[in-house]
Amino acid sequence: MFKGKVFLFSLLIVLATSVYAGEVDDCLSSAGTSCELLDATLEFSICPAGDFEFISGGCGGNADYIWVEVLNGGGIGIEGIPWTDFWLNACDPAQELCLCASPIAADSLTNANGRTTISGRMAGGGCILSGGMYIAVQGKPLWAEETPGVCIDLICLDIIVTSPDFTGDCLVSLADYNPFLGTYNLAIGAPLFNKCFDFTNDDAVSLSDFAFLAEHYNHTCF
Ligand SMILES: [Ca+2]
Ligand SMILES: [Ca+2]
Repeated sequence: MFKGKVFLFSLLIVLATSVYAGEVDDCLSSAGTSCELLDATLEFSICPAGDFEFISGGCGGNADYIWVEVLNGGGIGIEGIPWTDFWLNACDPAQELCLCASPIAADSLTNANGRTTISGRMAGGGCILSGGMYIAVQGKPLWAEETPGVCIDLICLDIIVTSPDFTGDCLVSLADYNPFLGTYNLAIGAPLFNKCFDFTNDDAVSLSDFAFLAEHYNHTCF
């Protein structure tokens, strides 16, 4: 009888511990980009087919990344969170992206400290030039802790995203090509210049940007 009680008590501790260890705390967890160290903005282009550029070249280097540190309510890192449990979208709901089923994948499972990086491609459409992007882990957007125990602001990462799917319906079509023509051959400073179509990040919309759009024409994730 005594042994049975000890076993039951141990089992309860194991169950309680495993649930606690796996629960993402959206306030204690945090995220950022490697570009912040250079005081630069992370810029990359996405396509619904997930075949546009890698995040890794996003601020001039070739090893740029988004980092995430996932902690539980006790401030302990959660290890082993799957590659596909991360989500990235606009902080401003009016700029929400069209995202495909698995928009981004982390480079590895979270390590013993709950950390991982994201430097691959992203599948989706739309355009975000300002306002930043937040990251969600297992469906939970991460919040900044302004004062101890008080989380009131989304962590908005300084990220710019463009896509040949300008309209953000997860299809690259004529509806995206027509507004592209309106800004073609224009550079930054011109009244009708639209940075959303500058896929090459050189502050001009030119033939090289058209080539990107043409290459991804008709791409979708449906
Ligand atoms: Ca579109
Ligand atoms: Ca360009």
